[in-house]
Amino acid sequence: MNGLVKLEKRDGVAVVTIDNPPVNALSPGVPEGLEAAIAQANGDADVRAIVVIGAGRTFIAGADIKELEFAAWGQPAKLPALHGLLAAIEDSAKPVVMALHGTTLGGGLEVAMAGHYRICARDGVVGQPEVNLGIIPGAEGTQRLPRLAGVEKAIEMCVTGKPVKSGDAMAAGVVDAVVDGDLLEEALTFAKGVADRAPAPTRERNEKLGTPEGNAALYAAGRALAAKVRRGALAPLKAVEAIEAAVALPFAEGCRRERELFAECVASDQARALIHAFFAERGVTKLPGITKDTAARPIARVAIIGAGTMGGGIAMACANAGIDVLLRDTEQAALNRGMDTIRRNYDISVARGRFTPEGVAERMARIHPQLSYTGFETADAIIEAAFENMAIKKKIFSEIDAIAAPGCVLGTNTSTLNIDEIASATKRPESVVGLHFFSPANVMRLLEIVRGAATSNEVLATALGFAKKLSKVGVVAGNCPGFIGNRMLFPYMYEAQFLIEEGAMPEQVDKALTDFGMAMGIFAVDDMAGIDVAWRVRQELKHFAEPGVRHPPVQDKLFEMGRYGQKTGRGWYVYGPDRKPAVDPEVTALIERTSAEAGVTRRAFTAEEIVERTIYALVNEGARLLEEGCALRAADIDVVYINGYGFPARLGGPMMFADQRGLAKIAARVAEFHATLGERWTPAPLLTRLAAEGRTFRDYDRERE
Ligand code: T1G
Repeated sequence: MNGLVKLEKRDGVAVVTIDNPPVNALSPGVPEGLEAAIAQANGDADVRAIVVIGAGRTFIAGADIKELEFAAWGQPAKLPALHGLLAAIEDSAKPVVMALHGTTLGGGLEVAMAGHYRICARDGVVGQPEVNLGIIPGAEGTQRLPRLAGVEKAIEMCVTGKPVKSGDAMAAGVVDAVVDGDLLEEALTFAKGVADRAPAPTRERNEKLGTPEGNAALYAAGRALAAKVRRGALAPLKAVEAIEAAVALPFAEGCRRERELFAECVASDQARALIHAFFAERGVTKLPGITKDTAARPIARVAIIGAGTMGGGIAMACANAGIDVLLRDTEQAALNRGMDTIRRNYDISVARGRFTPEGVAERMARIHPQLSYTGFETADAIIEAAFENMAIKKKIFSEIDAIAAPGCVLGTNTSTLNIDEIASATKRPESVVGLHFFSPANVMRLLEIVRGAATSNEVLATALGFAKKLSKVGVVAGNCPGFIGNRMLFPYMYEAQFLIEEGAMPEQVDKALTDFGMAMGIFAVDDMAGIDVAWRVRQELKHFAEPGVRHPPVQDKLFEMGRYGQKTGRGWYVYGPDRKPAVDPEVTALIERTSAEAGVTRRAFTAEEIVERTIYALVNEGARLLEEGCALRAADIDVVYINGYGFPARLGGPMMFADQRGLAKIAARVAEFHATLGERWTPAPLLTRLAAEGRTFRDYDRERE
């Protein structure tokens, strides 16, 4: 047909193979090739049935997101006009069998649903993940899926975007058979078995649709589900609306309605932000000096120092990925506590059905608790997860330097400390790298990889490969205090504290932030992370040591009162047995007293002002560290904030949010804050410059690619 789609005949069956690596996306040429192949097979008297199959690792994984990105930014895009293709498949006089494997997603599933039959390899998944990109299925998926799977299942799949496994897809009616053997052979057998039957178009299968009145509760439940799993997102609601149209309207009109809703979504800020987030996440591994040929070390065994919360979580993350773990602590009691916690966490996973008891037994067997460094010489990586204290970390690094095998990666799970100083305790600073895991380390997707002055490319490549093996997204940061994430968090967090001195209350600030879309408010985060931990970091980093720097005193007072947050049941909030934060009048009084002592007349703040003061602080610091080179790209900062700090993906991360709100608007406000609030609001030169030139952080990234 063309280079992307080929046609061959096997025993009276036309085999149409899509070959567009890596994921057979519907890039320009693929739909055309498919349509031509279907036409040719129909015109060939020797052909009795047609099989469509994907070469390589998957059937079609959807439309080409690069083209969607163009469309989202209003640039000329070659988005496939799939409607003609789908009609050609569905109207084929000869039965079309879709042979699915890998990830049949988005436009891939939509093409498959236009076929007359679908068979799926056992380990395959199918899904409509468009909401992850801020859009809805745009190639009649919202019209055919409810016809195959029923309205309830279609809503669930389109609203959550989660792919379903082959068995579930079969139970739901999305596929007709799940097969174990060679997929092509199975498809040929299947095709020959149905070759003599008249093909039944999916669009005419109306029996599962129900009626608008009868489905009212399902639509309401769908909207509730959208609000729960994707708070503030537009696309899932539009997906429900499109499925309603499938029920209420004839097929062709339903498709027209879907197209309109799709067009609304593609042109939205949310689609731009989410498509940006998709490529940003895949772009983080692209680093100067690192190529496919950079010798990354496979990680099969990891030794961890410290069996506390972080060490234990890292051990679980490794064990989950099939990595052997030596877990060392200096005291038996601490080791026992660490292992008990790991066991308890796994028990919860079994109770929730996430793992089987056998799966947990396998994982536990991979974790070897010990008091000594025995066996550390066999580790591919050693990760120190001790107290956040420079002296302790340096001592540990000098010890492991003496034991570790040549080429072993020496990682430190510091969240703020200077990697070069830690590396100076060894004779091999090139092997030292920061591996900043986020708590709980077995759950959180982000791994900040900190490059020291001497860290070698091989070690960085190994760390990136390690992150992938752990199913995490590894983002490389420079060795500045707090790296990317925490460095930006400090001004954001302190600004929230200044706000409460000036008249807001923690619960009001947190509400403004969660309404904005943050997963948690900053005061709730502080209570979770530990007010004692924050206090220790302040001492290490000497945040307020310079004369004239404004210092927020309430947090210190909470520390002195032993209110360490969730762990002591009291912090900024008070926590009952349900662990939900509640306002504590004692804190309210403390805040009011602090304002009075400072001679501050408290005033009211709007939610918008709170967002500006906090989120713009994040953006301003982000611009600063970007220009310093602590982050390689604005997009990397966005990936850090979405995956590690609960920033809403639908806003694309702080830098994309800033772009979309308008850098000129933000720069003007930052300048105002600078004039009224002082030096800490000094505008980042990059922000000022980009705003003045009418450019964006996205432009900045592009120009430096
Ligand atoms: N378009 C373009 N490039 C894609 C792509 C796609 N659909 N999917 C993946 N890639 C690239 C990706 O950027 C990366 O490139 C490489 O493939 C490997 O991906 C009409 C409008 C398929 C499960 O949302 O979920 O259809 O970085 O590193 O972990 O209604 O990619 O190597 O240069 O992620 O094995 C719907 C998105 C589109 C699927 C594979 N489809 N992709 O995961 O590898 S909208 C999706 C994924 C649509 C219709 C609508 C995953 C994957 P590079 P990877 P992976």
